[in-house]
Amino acid sequence: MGFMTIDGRKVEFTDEKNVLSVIRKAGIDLPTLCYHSELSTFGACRLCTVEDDRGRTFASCSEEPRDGMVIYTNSGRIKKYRKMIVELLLSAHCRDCTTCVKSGECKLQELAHRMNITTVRFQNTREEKPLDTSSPALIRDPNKCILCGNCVRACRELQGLEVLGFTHRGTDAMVTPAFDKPLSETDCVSCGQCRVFCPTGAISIRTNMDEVWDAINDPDTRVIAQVAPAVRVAVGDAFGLTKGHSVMGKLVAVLHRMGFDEVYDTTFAADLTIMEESKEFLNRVEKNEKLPLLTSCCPAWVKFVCDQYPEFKDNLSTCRSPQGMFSAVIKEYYKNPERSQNKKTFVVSIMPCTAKKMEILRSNNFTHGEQDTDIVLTTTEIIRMINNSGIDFASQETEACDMPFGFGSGAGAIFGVTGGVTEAMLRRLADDHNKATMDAIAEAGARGDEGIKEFTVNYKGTDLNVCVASGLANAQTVMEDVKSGRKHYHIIEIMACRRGCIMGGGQPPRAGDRTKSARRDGLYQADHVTSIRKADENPLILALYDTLLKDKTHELLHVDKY
Ligand code: HC0
Ligand code: SF4
Repeated sequence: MGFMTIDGRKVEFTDEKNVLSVIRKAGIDLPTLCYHSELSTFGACRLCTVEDDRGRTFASCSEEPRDGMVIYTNSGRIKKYRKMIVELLLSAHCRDCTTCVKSGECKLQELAHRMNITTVRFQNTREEKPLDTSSPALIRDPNKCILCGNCVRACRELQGLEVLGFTHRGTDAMVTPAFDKPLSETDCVSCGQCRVFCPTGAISIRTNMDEVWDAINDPDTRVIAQVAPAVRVAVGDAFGLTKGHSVMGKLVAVLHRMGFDEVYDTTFAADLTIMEESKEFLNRVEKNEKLPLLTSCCPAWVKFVCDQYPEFKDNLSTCRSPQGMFSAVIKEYYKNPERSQNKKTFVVSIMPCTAKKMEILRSNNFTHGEQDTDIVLTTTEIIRMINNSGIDFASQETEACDMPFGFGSGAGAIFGVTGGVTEAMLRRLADDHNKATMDAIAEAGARGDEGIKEFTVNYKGTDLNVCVASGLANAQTVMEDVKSGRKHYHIIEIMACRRGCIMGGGQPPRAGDRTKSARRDGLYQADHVTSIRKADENPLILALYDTLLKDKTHELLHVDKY
C-alpha cells in the first residue's frame, strides 16, 4: 500500500499493477488504445503518457506505482502530446467514418471527438492496401490498423495461436498473418477474439445482414431464426436495459416484427446435444475407448483440434453442435410438402460467435451434401438490424418461441457459459431432478471463471475425471498435459472464448468485468427460472425422438468424420 498525488489529490494504491490503474481508480479516464487488462502490457500507443513533478514523461501503463509519486495527467504539455498522437494516427488511417462498420464504436473516432480534432495537419504517406476478405468470419482492413498490437496479443496470449504478427519496419510496419497469407490459409479458427480487442475497424465481423433482409423480403421464403443461449444476455444493454438480464422474450417479439416467420431457441437443440453426447460418452466409458471425450459444440475448438492435435480427432464427440443439429432438424421437418407449402426454408442462426459462420460451411456438418444453416448472424449484427428496422426494443411485450421446437430446458441455457455443457451432462446422468441433486451438481466444480477446472464425479461406482477449460491457450495446456500422460481425463469440455460463449467474438465488444459477470449470472438465472432443468425431461425432445428422429439420429445429429 502507498500514496501518490494525482493532479493535486492524494490517492491510495494497494495492488494496482501500474500507475494507469491508480489513475483510473482516482476517477480519471485516461485514454488508451493498446492497454487491456486481459492482455500483456505493450506500451505502444503512448496515449496514457503522464508527467511527474520533475517534468519526466512516461507511459503510465508501463510504470509501477511508487509511494510518494506526484503525477500530472492533464498538464498543457501532456494534452498537446496526446492530441498529436491521435492526429498522427489519423493521418495514417483511412477516414471513411460514415461507411465504416465500426463507426460509433471506434476508439480512434471517439478519441478524435474527445480531443476536438476537426482537421488533420499531417499528410497520409501510407499506401492503400487491399482488404483480406478470405475468412468466412472476419474482414481484415489494413488501412484501418493503428498498430496497437491488441489482435496479435489476443491471438497469442488468449488463444495460443500466432496467426497475426508485425511485419515490415518503420512507416511500412503492418500487422498481417505470416507471409501475408490470407486468413483463410492460416491456422485461424475464426474465434473473433482479435476483433473483440481491435479498437478500430481493422478487424471486423464479416456481415450477412443484407442476405437476411433479402430472404425476409421474399414471399416464397420461410425465414426461421434460432437464438443461441448467450445472445439473450448481451442484447439488452444495447437498448438501455439492465446488463446481463435475459431479454429472450423481447427478442422473439422483435424478430417476429422484423419479418422472421418462426423463431426458435437453440437451447432446444442443446438438449438434443446432451441426449446424444451423454449416450456417446457412456458408451465410450463402457468400452474404454476414445477417451477423453472432447466436446464438439465449439467450432473454433474443433478446428483447433483438427489443425493442432490431429491425433486427437477421434476423441472429438461426433455430435454436431446444437446450431448444426437444429438446422438439420428444421430442414428435415420442412421436407414434408404439406408443411413446406412450396416455400423455401431459410435458417438463420443468431449467435454470439464468429466461428459459427465458419462451422456452417464445413461440409462434414452438411446433411446429404447440403448446407443446413443458411446464415449466421452475430449478436452485433442482430442489434444493428433491430436498429435498422427502427423497432423500439425496450418497449416490446415479451413473446414465446414458436412450436414445435420452441422450448429448451435450463440445462440448454447454461451452455453459453463455460462449464455449462458439463453441468448439463451431469444433470442428464443424474437419476432425479430434486433441488438437492441440482445443487450438488452445480457445486461439483464445473462453475466458475477460472480458465481450467478439473474435478472428479462418481457415476454408478466409477470415478470420472472431468476437465473444463475456456480460451484456446488454456485448451493447449490441457491437451499438452493429456498428450504427455501427465493428466488422465474421461471428458474435456472446451469453449474457445474465455468464460464461454458469453464472451464470443460476435458479442458487442468492450465488455468489462461487470458485463462479463452479469452475462454469466443472467444465464444461470435463465436456467433457474425454467421449469425443466434436465434435457431428458424436455417433452418436445422426447416427442422428436419418437417421430422425426426415429431412424435419423445419426444422419441429422452427428458428423461422420472430422
Ligand atoms: Fe454457444 Fe452453443 S452454447 S456454442 O457457446 O453447444 O455460439 O450461446 O449457440 O451451437 O446451444 C455459441 C452460445 C451456442 C451451439 C448452444 C453449444
Ligand atoms: Fe487469431 Fe482468433 Fe483472430 Fe483468427 S480469429 S486471428 S485465431 S484471434
